[in-house]
Amino acid sequence: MRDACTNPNCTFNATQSCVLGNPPEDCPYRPVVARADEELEEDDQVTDVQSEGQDEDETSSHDAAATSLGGAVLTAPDDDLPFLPASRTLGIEQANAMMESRPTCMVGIVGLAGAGKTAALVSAYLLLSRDQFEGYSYGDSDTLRAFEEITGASRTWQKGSPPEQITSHTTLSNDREAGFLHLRLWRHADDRLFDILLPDLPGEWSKALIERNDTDRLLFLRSASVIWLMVDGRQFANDHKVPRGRFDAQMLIERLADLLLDRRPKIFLVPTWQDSQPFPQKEADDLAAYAGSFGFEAELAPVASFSWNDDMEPGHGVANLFNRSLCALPPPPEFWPDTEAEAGDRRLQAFRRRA
Ligand SMILES: Nc1nc2c(ncn2[C@@H]2O[C@H](COP(=O)(O)OP(=O)(O)OP(=O)(O)O)[C@@H](O)[C@H]2O)c(=O)[nH]1
Ligand SMILES: [Mg+2]
Repeated sequence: MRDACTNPNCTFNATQSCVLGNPPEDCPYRPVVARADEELEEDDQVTDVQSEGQDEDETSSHDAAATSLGGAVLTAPDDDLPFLPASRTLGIEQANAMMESRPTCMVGIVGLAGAGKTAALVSAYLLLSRDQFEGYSYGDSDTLRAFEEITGASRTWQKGSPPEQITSHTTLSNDREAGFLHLRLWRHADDRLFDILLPDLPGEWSKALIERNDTDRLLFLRSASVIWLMVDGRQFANDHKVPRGRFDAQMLIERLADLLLDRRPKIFLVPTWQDSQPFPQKEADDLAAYAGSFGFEAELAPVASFSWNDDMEPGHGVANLFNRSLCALPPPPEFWPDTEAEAGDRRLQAFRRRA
């Protein structure tokens, strides 16, 4: 039996042939080694029939492995091995499967780059992780790794020197398909569990919707229970930027009306950066009226996902936004509703009246 080749130029593993043309069994660069069973026989003459049989089996398989140079070292794992879910964002198919299997609130989130879409999701996740999410507790999530990925940077900054950007610009591995974050929330008030799906989309998708009416990848919004229209609240405090901010928000409403066909989910107008300045009520009223002209019911839900203002808690308004979104869902159907018995009804249906 021979050991591995000692020639530094050996290419057998790559080419399956000896660089010097030697047959692998007789290659002089492969030192001869004593077989394990031969050594055993010399050292210890005690054998029994069964162990001999075993030794032969092992040795022959060892020989086979040694002669098939370049072969796989480990055997391939079985296909049906159990594995943990990837727990990254869910694709459209997985989101559909969840919505089909249990009542799920899908939130449609739109807004231009830097509006604060990701920041609001990070803020919600951090509030839940500290059990500071008013009225709700964390129940579960199928996308924990995705949440951890977008939350990472918000945990590392130093007090007194906040970073310019706490979250990074959202990019998707597949720019044609939305990725959804999932949360299951437990509402304390009525002890109910809610599944909620939240797409974290790049601002470019909303920009393309405004500029080119690029709707293909946003068609999933037709299944949304509510829409969050996120705007950078600072834009509406700067006179030069207000017209642009107003125009973009109006265009988004108009495009959504077109894209959603005859569906009209409630729109929450979500100005971010409330820690910097409050959103002007007049702008909110005008935008609500504009949305109303397309048949939408629009409500203002300002947030401060983070806060550089000592008078405002970070996460201000975020739990409220979730709560109002979940309240916008239709209530669960009554399990066994009382019905009025008519004179002509069958006896079984009408017995309550006659009793
Ligand atoms: N202080 C404060 N900072 C905020 C708030 N919202 C967003 N930010 C900051 O603004 C940055 C950009 O916000 P994002 O949430 O990443 O913006 P986005 O809408 O996801 O942008 P894209 O992913 O590029 O489309 C964040 O990293 C935060 O630093 C807020 O309410 N208050
Ligand atoms: Mg983002």
